[in-house]
Order: sequence, then structure tokens, then C-alpha cells
Amino acid sequence: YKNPYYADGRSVMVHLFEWKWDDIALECERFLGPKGYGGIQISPPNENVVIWANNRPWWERYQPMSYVLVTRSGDESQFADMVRRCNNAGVRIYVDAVINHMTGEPAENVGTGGNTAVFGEWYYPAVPYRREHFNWPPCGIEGSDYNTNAWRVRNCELVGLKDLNQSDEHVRQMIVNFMNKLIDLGVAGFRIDAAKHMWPEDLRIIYDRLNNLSTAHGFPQNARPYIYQEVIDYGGEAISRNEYTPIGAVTEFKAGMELSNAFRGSNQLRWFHSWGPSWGLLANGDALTFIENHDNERGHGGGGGVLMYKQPKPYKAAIAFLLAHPYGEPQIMSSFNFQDSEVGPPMDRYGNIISPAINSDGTCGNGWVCQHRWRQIHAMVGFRNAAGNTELNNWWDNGSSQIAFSRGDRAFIAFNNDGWSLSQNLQTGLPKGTYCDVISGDKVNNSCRGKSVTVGSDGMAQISIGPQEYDLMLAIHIGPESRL
Ligand code: AAO
Repeated sequence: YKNPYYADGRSVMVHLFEWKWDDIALECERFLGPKGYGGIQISPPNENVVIWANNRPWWERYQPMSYVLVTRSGDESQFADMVRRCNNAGVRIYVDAVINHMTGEPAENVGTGGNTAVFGEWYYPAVPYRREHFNWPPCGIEGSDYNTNAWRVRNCELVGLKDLNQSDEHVRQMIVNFMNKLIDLGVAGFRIDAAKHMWPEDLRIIYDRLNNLSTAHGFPQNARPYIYQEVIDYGGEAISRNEYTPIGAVTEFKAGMELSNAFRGSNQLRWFHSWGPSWGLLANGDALTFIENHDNERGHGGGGGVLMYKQPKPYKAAIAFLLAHPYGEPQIMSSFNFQDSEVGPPMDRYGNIISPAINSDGTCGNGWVCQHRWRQIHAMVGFRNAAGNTELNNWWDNGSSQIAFSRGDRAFIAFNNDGWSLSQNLQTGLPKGTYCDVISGDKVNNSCRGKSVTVGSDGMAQISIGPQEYDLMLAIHIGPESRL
């Protein structure tokens, strides 16, 4: 369950938060495929309750009404079309699976597929679930339970959401049917929402009943779905992420916290020489890493403190480190612009999501941030693909926050997070030649729009990054986007 089964030569997952399936299919064909992205985490595809009272907040999608594949992102045929077209473009789809719970008790009671429930009876006819399928009697998770009471965290309600009992055979089978349907439509795996709130032994049984990935959609024989479980664990709670690594990968929240701290200037970059498990991070193959997610970029989930698109310079640098370093399976966020932490995606007055516009410079409009289209970010996807499975070599630091390293003989990156210039002759590990820095500009017509770097036959090159430059890193690699 720990292999994302990216197509050959690809890496990096992007969370296209609240995107519509038709738009994702287009984005796979016109951008993500050509730029080398490996996969996409999509918003929950199953029917959720519609919440007009909060003006269609993003979080209504975390309140399932049924497993019918109809949401504001699209219907089942649009979903199937997206998965097929993205797989054809070499880009995998990973589903955000909300299987811990159903809805709360909102004042409204119609789902995005038109189904209703009888909340007071715990009755969801379109699944169907009845009272006997939920943990009973209901109780609510208190803040203090996280530190002291694993049983309550798993058997009581998370923020009032009706808590399914995954030890019940019918519940397991409904969840397995839902996930297997998605696998047969060609998805490559799942984010397990609120995994901390379910018992690992129940999850193991569910995962073991999942189908192999679909060979009809290009996956190898006997490939198991990639599973990464959302377990927030900064240490010290009653539930440990180590209870979940035996059954799948786990979201590594500490990675984003530490990188955000450092690129904010609160920790020196030289310490990242030992980045990985010795920092208290998960074992390499167990970790889905990211700077921010859809919760903590807006202060949900106990979040806050992580870098996000509103602090672009340190944010891009943190992502560049995340993608340049061999540790972890990295994911980046692609957001819509927001001031209010509850507000949903750009929509018209009927509640329909408005598609991103694509500007002439390749950036997005209509309220979509599209970090995945920022040059400094998609260029680092190219860097990671060029680096492949090479090791980290040629580490250099100045004893403060100027660092550099290579990935074997394929890629080289330098960062300057000090308040003074970096100007050094450094070992890049690369073959002799001239390379365009993919951070400061594209390679166009065989010349560099940004900086260029000349590597000598001994692999050495003069590297310069001033403290006031637009970006604080420089990256070169042997791929055609960089090598002249
Ligand atoms: C909405 C309304 C609620 C209403 C409810 C039901 O906002 O007022 O009661 O509907 O009607 C999302 C939104 C929720 C929303 C929900 C359903 O965030 O606001 O509720 O949809 O519409 C915990 C879980 C974690 C969860 C996170 C939000 O463990 O799984 O809370 N994330 C996922 C999704 C998320 C989604 C759901 C789950 C539900 O990513 O988008 O909710 O499907 C601790 C624990 C964490 C815990 C946080 C929450 O840690 O370690 O496990 O996350 O607390 O408070 C500091 C904090 C400490 C925090 C720690 C680590 O130290 O002090 O509290 O950091 O972050």
C-alpha cells in the first residue's frame, strides 16, 4: 500500500482542492502531464450534504450523504472520463476517502446527488446506513481526549459528525464497495481522511479487501492501491502514527512544520544536513510529505504556522527543498484564494464552481491560485524527475543558512536564507556544460531567460544568490529544461 505507482519517470502529487473533474482532465492533458507531475489528490467524489447556511463552505465535502459519485466537481461519467484522460496523460488520481463518518446535523438535508437522510434516526437510505451501523451511544470527542483517550478519539464523534462503526460487517462492505468502484474506474489510491479516528485493525481488513489496481487502466499486475492515512501526530498524543504505518503510508505533518520554521528564518538550514528520520520523521517509505494542506493553510485541524501561498518567497523555497531532497513522497497544494477560512471555492450564485481561467502567462485566474503552475514549483517537479532515485551528495553549507547539495550526477540545488550574499565555487556533481537555472527563468530557444551556470570538467561551478533576489534558491539538472 506504500507505492504510488506513478508512471515511469514521474513524481510529485498535487492536491487540486475543489477542482471540477472536467477541469482536471484538461489540466492533465495541457499541463500536468507535459510538466511531469505524477498524480493528483482530488476532493471527495461522493455525495455530500449541501450547506447553504454557510454559503457552500469547502468543508461540506467532508460530510458524506452517500457513496453516489455526484458532487459539485461532477458526476460519475465526468469522474470516469477524468481518470481515463489523466491516466492516458501519465498522471494518476488519488481519492480523498471520507469513510470515518457521515454528516453532522445541519439545518438542511439534501445532498449533491439529491439524496436525503433522517439525521435523528442516523438513517442514510442511499447507502444504506441505519443506527446500528454507527458507534452507539453517541459521544463527542473533547479536545483533551486527543492526549488521554484513544478509545474516545476513535469511537466518539469528530466535530459532531455521525461516527460509523468500521467493525460492523455491513459498514466495511459499503466502504469496500465504494473504494473498489473507484479502483475499477482507474484510480491509483486513497487519502484516508481522519484515519486517526478509526481502529487500525478495522482499516487493515478494509484495505485487504480492496481490488488490485486496474490493469485495463495501465497498472501492472497485482498492484495494490497507494494508501496514505491522515494521522496528525506531532508527538505526545494517545494515538501514534506508528499504529498506522504497518498498514499504509501516513501524512507526515512534522515535515511542513519544520521546513516552514526554517524558511521563516527560525532555524538554520545547515541542520537539514540530516533531514529525515533522525529529525523524528517517519521512515522514508512511510511518509507522505507536504508543506501545508487544505486544513492547516486556513487554520483548521489545529493548524496554523505553516507557510502557504500568501508568503510566496519562503514558501517556494520550502517546496523546493521538499522536492529536491530524496526524503518522503512529496505532495504540493493547489489552492483557491481566500480571506475567510470557511469560504468555499469560487462559485456562481447557483453554487456552481467556476472553472479556473488560464492567463496568457500560464497562471490562473477566477480566484484560483494554481501553485502547481508557478514556474519555481513545476520546475522543481522536473528537477525531482531528473534526479530520479539518486542519492544526496556534495552537501555544502556555510555554517548558517546557505546550503547546497546534488542528487548524484543529475541535479544540483543551492539555497540562501541568510541576509548576505552566497558566492561560492561549489561541487555540483554534474557533467561539464552550461545549465539554465530553472528557478529564475525558463530555457527558451536554447538560451536562459534567467541565470545560467557553467559547470567545469571537474564538476565545479560558481554559484551566486544575493539576499534580495526574487527567489532564494538556484536549481540546475541534466534534463532538457535546464541543460543547454
Ligand atoms: C464542520 C464545522 C463544525 C461542525 C461540523 C459538523 O466546522 O463546526 O461541528 O461541520 O456539522 C472539515 C473541517 C471541519 C468541518 C468538517 C465537516 O475542518 O471544520 O466541520 O470538515 O464539514 C482533527 C482530525 C483530523 C481532521 C481535523 C480537521 O484528527 O482528521 O480535525 N482533518 C480531516 C480533514 C478535514 C475535515 C475532517 C477531517 C472531517 O482534513 O478537512 O474537517 O472529515 C489535534 C489533533 C488532531 C485534530 C486537531 C483538531 O491537534 O491532533 O487530530 O484534527 O486537534 O483540532 C495544536 C492544537 C491541537 C492539534 C495539534 C495538531 O497543538 O492545539 O488541537 O495542533 O494539529
